[in-house]
Amino acid sequence: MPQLTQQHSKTQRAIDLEERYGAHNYHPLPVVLDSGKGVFVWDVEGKRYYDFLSAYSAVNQGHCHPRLVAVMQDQAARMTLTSRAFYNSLLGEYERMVCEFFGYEKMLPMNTGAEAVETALKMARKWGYQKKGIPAGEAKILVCEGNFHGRTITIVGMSTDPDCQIGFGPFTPGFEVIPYDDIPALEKALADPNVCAFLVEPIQGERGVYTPADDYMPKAIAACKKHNVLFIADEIQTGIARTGRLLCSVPDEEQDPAKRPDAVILAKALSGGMYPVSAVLASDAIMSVFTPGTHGSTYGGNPMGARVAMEALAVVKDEDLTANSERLGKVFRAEMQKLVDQYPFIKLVRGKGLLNAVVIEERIAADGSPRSAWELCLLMRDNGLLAKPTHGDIIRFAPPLVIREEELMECCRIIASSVQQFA
Ligand code: IF1
Repeated sequence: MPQLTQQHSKTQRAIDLEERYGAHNYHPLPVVLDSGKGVFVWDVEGKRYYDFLSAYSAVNQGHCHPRLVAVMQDQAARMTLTSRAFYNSLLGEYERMVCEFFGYEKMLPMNTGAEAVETALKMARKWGYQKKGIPAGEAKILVCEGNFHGRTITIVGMSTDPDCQIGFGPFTPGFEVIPYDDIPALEKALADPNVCAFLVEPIQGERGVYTPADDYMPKAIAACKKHNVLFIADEIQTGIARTGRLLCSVPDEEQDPAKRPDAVILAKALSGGMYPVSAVLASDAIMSVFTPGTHGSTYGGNPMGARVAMEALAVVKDEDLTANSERLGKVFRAEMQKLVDQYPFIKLVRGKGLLNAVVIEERIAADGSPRSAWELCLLMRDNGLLAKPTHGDIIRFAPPLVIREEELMECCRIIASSVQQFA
C-alpha cells in the first residue's frame, strides 16, 4: 500500500470505511473512483485514468454514455418497476428487440448474470425431462474446467477454483466437469443419455482470457446437436461486441440454427453498465418449458432495465462497436506482442477483439522486491491506466469498446513504459 500523504485523505478515508464496514470479499487495487466518462475514470483526488477493465466488460459503451444517461433519467421519472404481476409498456418491445438483435425466438429477462445462468440451468433440466425424456431427477449438465459462471451455491458447486468453492458445500448435484477446449472429452461425456446441456464460455474470462481453438465452438455445437443436448453459451463477458463479434460463440452471419447455440446468456454490457440487466435467449420450443409460476423475479423485465438495455444495444449498433473492437483488438495485440518479444517475463498476449490478457512471469527483482502482475498494475495505476490481475500472473486488458485508436496507442505507451519501469 503506497504511503498516502495527507493530500490523499479522501482516498484513505474511503478505503478505511470499506475496511471497517464492508465484508472483505474483494482485494481492490488501491484507487478510489468517483466519476467516469467514456474510456476515462477519475479518482477522488481528481486524477484521470484509462479504464482497462470496463467493470469486467460491463461498460462496453463507455462510462455514463450520454444516450444511456438520458433514457435512464427520463424513465426514472416515469416508471421504474411494476413487477410481472402486470404487463408494462416496454417489456414486449425490449423482448422483440433483443430476440431480433441476436437471432432468437424468445427471451427471459433477469437481472444479474448469475440469475440468468441459474435460469438457463433450470430451463435445461426441464427441457431434459419434458422434451428429451430423461428420467426425473437424473438430468446432468456438462461444464468445463476453469469455468466461471457466477457466485451462487449451485454455480460455485460446478467451479474448479477452490477459492470460489471451499466452505460453501454441500452443492447441487447433476453436474459433470470436463476439460475445456477438448472435443474428444466432450464427445465422450455426451454419450451419457442423461446429459441435457453443455454450459460453456466461448472464452474463459476469469481463467485469464483463456482462448480456445478457433474450431472449438462450432465443433462443440455440432457434437451437442448430434447428441440432442442443449448447447448453452455463457456470453455474459464475451458477448455484445466485446470480442469483435456480436456473440463470441457464433459468427454474426451464421443463420443456420443447427450451427448456433441453443441458448445464449447475456448480462453486463446488455445495459452498458447503467443497471443490472440480464437475459436468456432460446427457441420457442425450448423456452416453452417455462409456464406461469415456474420461474420469476421481482425486478426481471422491469421498465427501467428494458429502456436502458434497448438504448445500450442501439448504441452498440449505431457506433459499430463490434467493428471497432475487432479492428483495435488486433492493434492492441500487435503492440503487446512487441513487449513479449522484448521482455522475457512477458510470456504471451491472447484474446479476441478488445478482450485480451498478458501473462506475466512472476519473479524477484535484483533488489529482492517481488515483481508480480499486482506490482505492474500498481505502476500502471500511477501512470494513469487501470487494469487488474486475475489468478496471480495474468493481467486482463479490456477497455470500453468506444476507445479511439489514438487513445489505444497512448495506452499501449503507458503499458510499455510501466513494463520498462517494472523490468
Ligand atoms: C466477481 C470474475 C469476470 C462472468 C461470466 C457469469 C458471471 C460473470 C462469464 C456472473 C461475472 C464478474 C463477477 C465478478 C468479477 C467478474 C469476473 F472474475 F468473477 F470472473 F468478469 F471474469 N458468467 N463476472 O464473467 O455475472 O452475477 O456477476 O452479474 O464475482 O468477482 P454476475
